Amino acid sequence: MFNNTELFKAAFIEQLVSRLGKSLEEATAGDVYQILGVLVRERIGRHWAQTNETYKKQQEKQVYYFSMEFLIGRLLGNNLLNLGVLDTVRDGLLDLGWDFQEIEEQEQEAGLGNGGLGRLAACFLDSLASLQYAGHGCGIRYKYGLFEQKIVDGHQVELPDNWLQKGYVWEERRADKRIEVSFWGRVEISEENGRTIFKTADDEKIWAVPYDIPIIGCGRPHVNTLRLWSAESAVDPAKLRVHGEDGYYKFLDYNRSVESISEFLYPDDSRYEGKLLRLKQQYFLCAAGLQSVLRTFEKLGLPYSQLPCKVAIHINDTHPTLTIPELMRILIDEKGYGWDEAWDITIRTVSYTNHTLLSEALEKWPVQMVRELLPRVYMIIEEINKRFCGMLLERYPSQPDAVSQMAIIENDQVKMAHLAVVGSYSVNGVARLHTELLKQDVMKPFYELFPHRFNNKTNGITHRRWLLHANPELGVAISESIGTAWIESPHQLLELEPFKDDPAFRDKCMSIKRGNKLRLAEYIRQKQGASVDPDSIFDVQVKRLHGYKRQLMNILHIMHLYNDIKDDPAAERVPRTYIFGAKAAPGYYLAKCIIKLIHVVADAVNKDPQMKGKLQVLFLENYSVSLAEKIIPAADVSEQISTAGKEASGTGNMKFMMNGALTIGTLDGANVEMHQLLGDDNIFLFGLRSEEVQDYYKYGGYLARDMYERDPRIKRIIDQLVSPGPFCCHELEFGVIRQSLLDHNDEFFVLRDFGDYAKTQAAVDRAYLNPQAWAAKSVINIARSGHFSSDRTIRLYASDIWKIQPVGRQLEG
Ligand code: 26V
Repeated sequence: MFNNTELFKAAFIEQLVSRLGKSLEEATAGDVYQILGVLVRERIGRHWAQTNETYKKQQEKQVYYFSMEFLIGRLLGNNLLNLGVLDTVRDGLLDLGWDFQEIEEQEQEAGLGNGGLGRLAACFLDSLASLQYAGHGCGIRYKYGLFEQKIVDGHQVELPDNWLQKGYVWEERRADKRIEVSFWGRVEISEENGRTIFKTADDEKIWAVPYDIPIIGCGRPHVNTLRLWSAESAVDPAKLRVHGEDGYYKFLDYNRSVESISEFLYPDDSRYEGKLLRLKQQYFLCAAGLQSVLRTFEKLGLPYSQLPCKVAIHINDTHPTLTIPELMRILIDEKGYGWDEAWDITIRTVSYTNHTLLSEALEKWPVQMVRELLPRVYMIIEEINKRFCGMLLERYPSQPDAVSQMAIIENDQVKMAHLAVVGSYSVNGVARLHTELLKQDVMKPFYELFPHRFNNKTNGITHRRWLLHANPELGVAISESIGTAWIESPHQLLELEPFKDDPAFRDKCMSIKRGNKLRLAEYIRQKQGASVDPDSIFDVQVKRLHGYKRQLMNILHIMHLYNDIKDDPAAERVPRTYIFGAKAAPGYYLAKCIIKLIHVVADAVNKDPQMKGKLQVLFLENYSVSLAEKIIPAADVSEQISTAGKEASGTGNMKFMMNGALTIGTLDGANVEMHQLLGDDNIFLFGLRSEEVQDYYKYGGYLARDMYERDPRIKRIIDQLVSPGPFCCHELEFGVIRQSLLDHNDEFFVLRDFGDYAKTQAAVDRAYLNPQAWAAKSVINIARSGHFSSDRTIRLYASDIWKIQPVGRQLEG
């Protein structure tokens, strides 16, 4: 039906009539979207089943990526791209009078993640399927995704993201595969034939119902599954005899509390809070996911000692760590294994990725909460801890500190990262620097104990979404120059490098960039009425708002530029448009103040006639995957300016590089590896190195107030935060920002790095003045970005951690 435009159009019209009873003239854009979804599902249904059959027949080892977040974004365009029919569909729709972009916009995006961690999970699924690995996702089907951000008078307001409101074409509810999950209760211990039996009584049972989303690989028919769990009441209302008003309300309460488990995604990242509902969500995912994994495994008819050969469970950060004691519980209580054998199976099945070094993000659950909610699981955690501490005591008999430092349960808290390291065979960081810091600092004693478990897997991004789909013209230009092999083997983008000296290719790249900038400008005009100069440098910082990411340094620098222009209005300037996009966690007050500050500065700058043609500042509301796809291809400059040692990897940095933006950044996360690939000439580095930052934290010696007193530029902007003038804000005290910098000694070294940042930004201006040299650098960035395809990352996870191979070509046909 997609083989050529005519066939597609015929199939499309036929579905429109038979499904919706509408003629072409009556169809809305929403209808067109719906029908395309149906057509895609029909086309892949057979391949989906075939993929699963092949797995079964060949007894393939299956990887399950357990994650509380999957930031999938829209699927229509990417699915058509991966099926190789995007152009056919686009042309066919055009014949029928529809613009494909308008149709794509109909899709409510699945924003089931906060940021980097969830988006990484989504990129990994795309690579797993495209490389034909047997790898699936396992997550939660939140009724509400990450909140929608509205800006009202410069303040962030959060609205619920009711993404399922109109239904979701890509999911398949599989009620027959539902699974029982139980909470609360008490453990009854008894003896049977000399064995100790553990049973949980008076527990509360609920259903986990799976909704499956097909994950369509690129190029070949290969379809994996993302299984998202939804919580449903396990009380059958038909059988329920409700006694009186009281019983009725009790039933409603129970229902509400069950459904709340998969109701919403917690909107915090990088800050842990010990909320009961979040713990329930985590256990819900682990328990449902595991049972469903084991169900599939049991069909092979193998003993559980074979589990590690047939199943790999990967936990995305510590959020799904309860998988470890839950697997122990099933093996011991339900399958009758002894402790040692169960432990051996468990730690050979589970692997773990750490995504953060921030101590405030490390999960620690209060013992009492875990014990009450999950009594049997808690007993097992206690036993794991007891045995682990016993081993530590033997190993470090004279160092009682070592034991308390590494214990899983300490100070009435369960430390999930410790449980994850102890209960898995592989622990990886997400960029080289990050892994080194894990080994040498945050997890040092664990590294000394289990050196072979630790490894690095530098993050990646799918070039299919972030280059081919988001920047199709660039994709075509690349293929016209070096052929299409790079699409399958993105490292072959390197062949583009010689074209940096080809004036025609450079012009082509620059004109594509300009086109992307014009499109973004048009979006901005429509959304907020601002007109943007496409010939200015588009300087972009888009990511979650967080102290360590230092949006504050960026906006303070813009205030400084404003002052500078005011002081010398006649001086020549390279025009720049600063673009921000960022959501703040709803309870993160300082982050919200920074959003307000960006708006206040934007207001002052944009309305000042002296700034015209020189400086403009924009904040784009509701940063999301689909907005990222519009912004990133239009960027000239990518801001990756976190305090060194704080950003585990970053993945936005890679997306910008792949789209030809030049990075201004610190030597943090994967920027370090970008720098190594690019050399000093093709990236703008500044700021403290991570060792210098560590030394300040360890030995002191930094006084933010000195910076303020010694650097008149800094003094001026900081004073402007709290005094009448262009950046004065009556509704809100920017005093807290000033306090965080001066009274709390500038935790993230904003003022310390300010001078170097300003100097480096000036160097960016100078570089932009030579368009040919700039274009050459941009081409080099694109050419060397293939390294950051998540295909590379996934191949390494597959070979080093999961020990799996691509399923091969037997699926074809
Ligand atoms: C923590 C919490 C705390 C409790 C509430 C919900 C929640 C959600 C997420 C997190 C952990 C966030 C960790 C994270 O997103 N790390 C990012 O991972 C990216 C992918 O590896 C990486 O590129 C970023 O540098 C890193 O910040």
